[in-house]
Amino acid sequence: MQPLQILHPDGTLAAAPPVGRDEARRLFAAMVHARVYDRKATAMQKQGRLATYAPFEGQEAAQIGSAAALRPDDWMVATYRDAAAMWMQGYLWEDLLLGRIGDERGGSPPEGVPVLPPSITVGAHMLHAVGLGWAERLRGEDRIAITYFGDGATSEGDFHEAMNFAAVFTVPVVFLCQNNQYAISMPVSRQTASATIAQKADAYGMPGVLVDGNDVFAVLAATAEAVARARAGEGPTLIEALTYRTGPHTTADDPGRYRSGDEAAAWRERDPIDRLRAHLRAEGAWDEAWEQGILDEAAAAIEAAVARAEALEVWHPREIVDGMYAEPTAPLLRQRDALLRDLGES
Ligand SMILES: Cc1ncc(C[n+]2csc(CCOP(=O)(O)OP(=O)(O)O)c2C)c(N)n1
Repeated sequence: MQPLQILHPDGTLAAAPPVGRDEARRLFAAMVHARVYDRKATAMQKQGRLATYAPFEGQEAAQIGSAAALRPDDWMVATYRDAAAMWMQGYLWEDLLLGRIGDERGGSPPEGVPVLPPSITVGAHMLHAVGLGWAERLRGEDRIAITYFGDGATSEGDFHEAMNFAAVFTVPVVFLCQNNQYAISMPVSRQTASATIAQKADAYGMPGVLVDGNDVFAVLAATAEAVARARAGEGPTLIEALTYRTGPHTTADDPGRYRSGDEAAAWRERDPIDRLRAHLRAEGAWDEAWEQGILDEAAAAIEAAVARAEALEVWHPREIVDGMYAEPTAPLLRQRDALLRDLGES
């Protein structure tokens, strides 16, 4: 199976792009903006301002390209590494930062934003996406759901359950696997004996699509087709986007212990932002001042988000379960009371 590719790594075209010049520029701006956030969050963790952080650098095309194929009211259920996709669909940088600070208020997107908080539990959230898509189908609505996960998540039972249920019940859901080659230190060659993850779709009875995940046009085209199928009542699709996380698994990881510098350098040649920039430049649709403007605007927007997140008064332990559910559950209330007793505050 050859991955779908529209933009070659040098920025030349293998096929006609799925979008015009203005949309291509919008995608470029979004990828650059997201990278500014990613680097800022990594720096904040090193300054002790975030707990841990899972960088997505290198995966911007997979996230921005796929999210760009959605309607604003489509559901998104993603992971700790998918901040760029979540932001594209309306989640706020400040809420993503709050989540990394450990503040439950980061788990509530703005009213009307159909994005669930990021899942730390590998794989479990795919089932939530299937449930949301199925609910929309039962209601007769044409909203679809997309779920993001890594290559490692495909070894979880939840992946099997989600894929099987979605195919049997023709659920309008897109399974977007970012195969970034590693699950922490576990290479994909030890994750699965299948030649591709995309081919696993066959076993469930849904289409499987392999795409160059560092090619924003290819990701957008493949996702748009899967979204259209789902919306038309034709059921789920599995997309495997081949990509690479340039940085560590999280800020607590040292990738130099399990992968070679040569490998990382080879993937840097395939950087998704460099690739689109090369294309835009050849089209006369890029210049340095424009990119500098995007960087400046992104830096200002993200600094403002940081300031808002850090200005919130830290929650009293009495409040820490308030952000979990509309109605706190009995076990949560028991845990809170035990904590308050330990603190001598009950
Ligand atoms: C159920 C579960 N098991 C283990 C972990 C610990 N863990 C966190 S991330 C991770 C690797 C996941 O790899 P992958 O699905 O490929 O996604 P990536 O981190 O590469 O984006 C593991 C094992 C977890 N969070 N949840």
